[in-house]
Amino acid sequence: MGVLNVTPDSFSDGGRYLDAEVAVVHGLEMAHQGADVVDVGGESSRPGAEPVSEREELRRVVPVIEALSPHVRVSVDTVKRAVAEAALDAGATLVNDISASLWPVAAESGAGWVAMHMQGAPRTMQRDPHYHDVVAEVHAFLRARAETALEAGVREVWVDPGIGFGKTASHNLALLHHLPELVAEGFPVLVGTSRKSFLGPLAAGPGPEPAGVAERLPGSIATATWAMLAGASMVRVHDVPSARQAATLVGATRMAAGGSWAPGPVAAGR
Ligand code: HH2
Repeated sequence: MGVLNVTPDSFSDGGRYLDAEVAVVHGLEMAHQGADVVDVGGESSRPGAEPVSEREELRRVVPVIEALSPHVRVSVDTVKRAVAEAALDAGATLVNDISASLWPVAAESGAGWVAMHMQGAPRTMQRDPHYHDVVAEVHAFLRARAETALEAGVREVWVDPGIGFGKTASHNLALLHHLPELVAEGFPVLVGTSRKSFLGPLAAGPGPEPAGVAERLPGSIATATWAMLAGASMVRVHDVPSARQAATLVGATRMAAGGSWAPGPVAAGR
């Protein structure tokens, strides 16, 4: 899943794709580089982000989704019902929902739905995240939401532990460590670690400074690879070529167990 933030303030690519034409070119580029889904968002959810009006979010995302959806699967990254509905009308087929509350929209439309876990709301979520048992609580929350969505008639339900959403670095690492248990619940798992701040200190060089956003590619790919090996079915990334290469390698190594793997049309073409 390639990230396409049509926003002025996203934490790593804010302002780069605010112009619809530039956004569409980047979305097509990510599809060409091997993204199976392009995730279009019009409101930043970075810690401290200010909410955006419905009208402005619609203005940002709808034209981009209309242009991209004939060429690649598009998800809409939103917490607003009206934006999700307009995005599905414009051609999106997956609702990426960091609030884990929009399953009725997916049930009514036949679209897929991603339930992500978040403690609190973006503006304040990183102030003092607190859990008794982060892994048990996040997994239980996702299981309950996913089952509710299934009962409501949603046919494609994804779960996402919400790395960085009301979580300390050790919460994030615990969730990554215990990913196989979430995978074992039976819902396809999506994981987004790309360029996130918990990577900063972990990905730092020998000096005292944490790695800045632009220096977090190795950590992003390491954690995406970890997630794929743990059984995640999709990783949400800004740097598609590197993640695609990691995904191809994970798949090839798995399939080589019987000595039978050979580059297929997708691997060879990309
Ligand atoms: N992370 C971000 C946004 N949406 N959706 C899912 N399902 N999982 C994630 O981990 C996730 C997400 C935050 O990253 P980004 O979109 O790059 O930044 P911003 O929220 O500042 O636009």
